[in-house]
Amino acid sequence: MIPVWVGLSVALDLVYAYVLGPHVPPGAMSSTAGDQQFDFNVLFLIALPVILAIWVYMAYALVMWRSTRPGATEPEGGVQARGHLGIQVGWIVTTTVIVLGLFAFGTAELIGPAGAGGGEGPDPVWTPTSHDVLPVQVIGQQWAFTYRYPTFGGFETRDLVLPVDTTIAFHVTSLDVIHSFWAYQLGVKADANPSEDNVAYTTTEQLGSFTVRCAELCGLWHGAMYDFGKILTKDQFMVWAQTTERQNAGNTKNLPPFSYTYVPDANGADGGYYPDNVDPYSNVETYGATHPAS
Ligand SMILES: [Cu+2]
Repeated sequence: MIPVWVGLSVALDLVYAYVLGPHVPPGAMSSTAGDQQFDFNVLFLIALPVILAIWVYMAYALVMWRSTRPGATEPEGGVQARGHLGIQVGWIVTTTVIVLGLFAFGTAELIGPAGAGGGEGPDPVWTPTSHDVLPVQVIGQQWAFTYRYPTFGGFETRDLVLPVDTTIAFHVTSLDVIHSFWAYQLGVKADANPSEDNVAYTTTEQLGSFTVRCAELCGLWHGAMYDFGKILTKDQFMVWAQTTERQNAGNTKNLPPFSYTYVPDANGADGGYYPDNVDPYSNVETYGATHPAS
């Protein structure tokens, strides 16, 4: 059994690592997506020999202990099957090493760059070393995401557009209930909590489009709360950002100034929102912008 198991494990692990592994979701569109793919592959490469041990043993049992086999003897049970010190110690040591090893591996991955796409709260454990970080604010509300670009005058848009080969700092927040910003192919998934600036980092590595879904049950149209983002070249991105900044200038004037969190307008269900240093119950619009409805 052991040579069969070792041979199959080595062969199938190699096939997995070189043939299937590079295609495992969420792909390699960003640094965090690639890190997640790596983590999944490590787990699978460890799990495969465990699965094969069970299957090889089952096949052995089916062949050797079937009752129609000529000269078959009943497998020995009872006292003879118990108390094998080597197997017991080996089992405990192996499973302990796997579990504690995965605990250390998982912890290291979580607090390093690989975990940064998971949303690290307002005070991230891991921060990028690059000085060239593009901040993009993600605002969840029932039932859509909008995006603000503070380095381009704070315009707000429904289009999530990113430049390639750039570290992005997503500042994820909500205006109402808890949503979750899940940019699937970017390996980014961060809760959108009201009054909370949840920061997630990733570095874009491939051009193309990706899906954004809300991953937190947030009400009636939760299932319809999705859109598509794009990764463009840096030049294309600059053209898009500057054009949008110019085209949206009229709307941007009516928005509250950029803030990491906002409070919704409690004075009426008109979709307005305020920076969080403003009393939402005040009738005085102290933030200086004039709401389009007024
Ligand atoms: Cu939602």
